[in-house]
Amino acid sequence: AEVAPGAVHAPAWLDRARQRDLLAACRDWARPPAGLRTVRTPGGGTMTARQVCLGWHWYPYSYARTVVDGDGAPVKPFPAWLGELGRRAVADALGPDAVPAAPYDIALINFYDGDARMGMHRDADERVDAPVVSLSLGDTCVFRFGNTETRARPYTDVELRSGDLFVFGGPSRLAYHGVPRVRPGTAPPWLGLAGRLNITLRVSGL
Ligand code: MD5
Ligand code: FE
Repeated sequence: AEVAPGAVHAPAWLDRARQRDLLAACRDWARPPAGLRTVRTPGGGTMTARQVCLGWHWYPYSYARTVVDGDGAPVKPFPAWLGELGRRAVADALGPDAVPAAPYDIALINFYDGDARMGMHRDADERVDAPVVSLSLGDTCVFRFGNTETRARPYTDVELRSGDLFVFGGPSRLAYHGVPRVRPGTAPPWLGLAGRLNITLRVSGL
């Protein structure tokens, strides 16, 4: 379903086996060194969703190869298979012409427990406007898709469930968005995940 120009929600895009495989990979990536960490913002706040990065390490508001606010270890490599998954996602959601020429080289993996949120923001730390690919695992969340002008209304709330794909391209690439709530206990029982994971794939342009 196209939620806005260039913003496409594809429910249940990942089958059970692919959700299990992706979760197993995320658990591996979450281990130290350069594993799951709490992100601190320059203003002294902490993000409630914890994060692990592949390829490039994100910290507010830039990218680096070394975990600046973590344990000092180099960021884990971005695997080729994950980039292929990203290209397939864009082709399915937006068509083959929307697949970027540059390879996907960043994954940001956010883990949300029942109390975690993400405030309204724009993703403007990448240099190119390749579509962002978002994959959700575990608990359902309310995803708030806004506009390019302000954090405030108008926005559209969409429920993202385990296995859902969302692709943000074209004019939607720079829209404000956030996660106002997670619905604890809604993960599919066969997955074995308490909480929500979101994997985003990006092209750094670096
Ligand atoms: C999440 N993550 O559910 C979301 C999914 C982040 C983040 O927001 O920055 O890690 S990615 C949603 C996204 C990306 C790029 C553009 C837009 C949404 N958008 O235009 O709405 O943890
Ligand atoms: Fe974002």
